[in-house]
Amino acid sequence: MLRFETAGESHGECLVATLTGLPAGITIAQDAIDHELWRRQQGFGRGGRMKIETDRAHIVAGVRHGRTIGSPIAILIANADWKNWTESLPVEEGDPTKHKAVSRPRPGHADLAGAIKYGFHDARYVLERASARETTARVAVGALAKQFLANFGIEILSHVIAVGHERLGRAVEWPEIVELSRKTEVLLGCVDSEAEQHMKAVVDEAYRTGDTVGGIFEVVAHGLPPGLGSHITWDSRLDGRLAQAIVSIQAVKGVEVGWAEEGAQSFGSKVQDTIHYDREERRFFRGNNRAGGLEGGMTNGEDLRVRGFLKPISTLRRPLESVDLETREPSKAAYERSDVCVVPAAGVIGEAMVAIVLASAALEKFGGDSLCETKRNFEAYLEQVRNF
Ligand code: EPS
Repeated sequence: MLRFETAGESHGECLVATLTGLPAGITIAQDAIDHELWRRQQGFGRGGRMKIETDRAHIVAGVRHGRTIGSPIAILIANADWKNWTESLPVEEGDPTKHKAVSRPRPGHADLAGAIKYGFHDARYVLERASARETTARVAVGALAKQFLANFGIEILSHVIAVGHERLGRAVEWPEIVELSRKTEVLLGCVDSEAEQHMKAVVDEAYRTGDTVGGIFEVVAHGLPPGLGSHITWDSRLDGRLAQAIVSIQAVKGVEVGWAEEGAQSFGSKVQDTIHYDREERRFFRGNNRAGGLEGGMTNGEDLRVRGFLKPISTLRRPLESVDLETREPSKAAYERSDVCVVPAAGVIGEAMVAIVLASAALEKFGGDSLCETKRNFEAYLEQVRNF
């Protein structure tokens, strides 16, 4: 079983991730992890923190001589900003007068519910952990999962479909997303430059007005065999597992597999993907992919498409109405440096979460303590599928 955990606070010394359950013998390229971390930091609308950080993964366990050894993998990612917080967030008792309290909770953030739940007098410790900074650790783990999946020809990328009310009005094919991923400058992560300019205008407006803006990203997994996941129990259904993984990303409020929203508004004859057979290649294929590559909680061999709906970031430069936790008087919410738009970055985080879920489903199906064992089982299954 693949398991991962993260620890770390936004302004603590570092983020920590552990991943347990990857087979031995997987080649791990550290620069490929750092590239994913770089991608997470990009996009028009990212805040001042991204100018401070250059995220780098420091592997301290589980990888030797460039390959996994089957042991838990541990990764540290330093917070460059920590040097500015050593006195206000010390591990030891420290000087309480240096503490940076957040006593005016931000509507939409974890601040108030977290402070009440943990009995804290202010929201500082809650926001430190609730911050999307934590996703740095998830992306590092996702980069390991991607490197594992690449051995089976499975690739995962994302693109942006909407920023605010500006939405890309056409379907996007896999080669376009691959081309997008090769860009060295990221604006808003949309494959269509005209649509991307419209999206940029929305972010410009949010900057002008002291506001924030959300949007929709789509994660696509390419090269999947049919039969990952299962129809037999609620918790083995891959669609449910992916939904949980996507909605667990900070600020994501909704998830869609394939064309869920359009499907709900259409008749069945317009929604289901017709089934066809290629005699030469001896394989089934679909007339369309409105199901997003999943039927009955299993992959069906088409590209997997899952979308995340991101609400606007809750830290507003022009703050909303709140209540001071000390005085209980009406008061404007606190403003902490933040982002204005994070949709492309959320797509990269979505890729990581999808990679982790797919790696887990692949290991459940094919097993193996070493990569060659997993590969042997995978190849035998593909042969079984060809001979079906
Ligand atoms: C983030 C780092 C954070 C925020 C953001 C995500 O850094 P800081 O709080 O120092 O500016 O920019 O966190 C939030 C959006 C949030 O609501 O907490 C990152 O690395 O992604």
